Amino acid sequence: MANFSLEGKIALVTGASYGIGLAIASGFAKAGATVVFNDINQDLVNKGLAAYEAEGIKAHGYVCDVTNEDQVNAVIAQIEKEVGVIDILVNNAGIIKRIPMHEMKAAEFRQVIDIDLNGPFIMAKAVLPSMMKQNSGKIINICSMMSELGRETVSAYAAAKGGLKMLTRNIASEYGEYNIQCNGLGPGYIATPQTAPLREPQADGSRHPFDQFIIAKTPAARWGNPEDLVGPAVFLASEASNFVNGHVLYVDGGILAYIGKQP
Ligand code: NAP
Ligand code: GCO
Repeated sequence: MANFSLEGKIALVTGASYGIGLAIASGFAKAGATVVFNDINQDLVNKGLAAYEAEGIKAHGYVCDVTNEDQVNAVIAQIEKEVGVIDILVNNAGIIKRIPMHEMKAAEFRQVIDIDLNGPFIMAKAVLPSMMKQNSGKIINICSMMSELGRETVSAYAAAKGGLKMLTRNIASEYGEYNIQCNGLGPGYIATPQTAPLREPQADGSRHPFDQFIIAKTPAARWGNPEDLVGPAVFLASEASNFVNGHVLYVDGGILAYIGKQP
């Protein structure tokens, strides 16, 4: 029987004070992993520690900006000293800026690329040496529908998430011989703070047009919730997926398969 357990494993989930990262890290803890997470400031780390504690999870939290290579290398060394070698890395931290491309400043474009693509590169580079030394490791990159599709106002985010899909494939290609598997997890439209602006009810109490659009585009006729991602993430983090490499597992309720319900 395939081994879905994470007992004895140390998992680092980036940007996991709330949202998708918190759900995945909590699921890892319930599967037996020791959970480590980072976020951009101490307030968020404290918020995350409280959230994990409320679930009975003793998590380890660190302040770290995934775009700052010196900070990342220092925190990885501190984690290895205080907790142990990281067996599972989930590159979850990310931002989006919804701006029409012709109005977007280059600095805004660069910021999204920096956090959503350079950050995962820096984090993966920092954990690879120890994974190579122990001849095992799991790297899971949180991709997106925008790893496959475009839409208005998300040019930087789509470029980053498309690049993250190819970074995933390249890490899989370059480090598979060390028994390191690198896969993507591609959420559909998930109800988190990041998508809250797309779901805000209208002044007349009707659903946001984008909310209605996603319902029509999703065979399940609902938004996903962070808990929908936990089972697929545990699978990709566990030995059950040791021969799955360079794959992006979409958890989208069927959006990518569906032309959409006729209005
Ligand atoms: P979220 O609610 O905005 O949470 C993102 C987390 O990352 C926040 O805690 C954020 O901190 C943190 N973060 C941002 N920049 C960081 C940095 N430089 N260093 C460290 N942490 C940083 O997002 P989410 O909806 O949970 O999404 C999590 C991941 O899933 C993202 O990569 C997102 O692109 C992806 N995703 C989301 C959806 C969706 O529908 N929600 C779908 C597909 C993919 P702050 O609070 O300071 O921003
Ligand atoms: C948007 C949304 C999406 C989701 C997600 C879809 O503005 O279209 O924020 O980008 O966050 O990435 O998979």
